[in-house]
Amino acid sequence: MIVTHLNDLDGTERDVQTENWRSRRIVLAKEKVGFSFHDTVIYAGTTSTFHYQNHIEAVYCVQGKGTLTNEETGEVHEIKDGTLYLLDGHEKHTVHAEEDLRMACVFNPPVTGREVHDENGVYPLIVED
Ligand code: 9YT
Repeated sequence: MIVTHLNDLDGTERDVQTENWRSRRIVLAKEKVGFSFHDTVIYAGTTSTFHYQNHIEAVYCVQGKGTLTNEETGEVHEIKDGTLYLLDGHEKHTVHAEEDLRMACVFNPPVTGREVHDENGVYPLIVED
């Protein structure tokens, strides 16, 4: 069993920050459980486009307000406390945060912790040895 706390990850290699978001990666590929689990804050006022071509991601909002645009259909969805979106079709999407959005994110396959988005919003597929 592993027991941890978000604050224990602050400033470690599991604490990944970009201009638009901060993600603390609580469970990673190295734990060898088939998924990774992240606590992500997308900063208020930012707009980010993501395209996880190599991963499935579930995102569950626990705090904040924003919008999600499916770039393949143009559909726009409200994001608020309790909203979940599942990118089961590797959809290219854009998240706009009106307030800080706190999200619990699950990735399959798990990320290793080193991934950040490239210029197309894509994470590379990195497989643990
Ligand atoms: C919601 C989302 O995709 N945010 C980007 C960061 C990502 N969740 C991560 O790497 O933890």
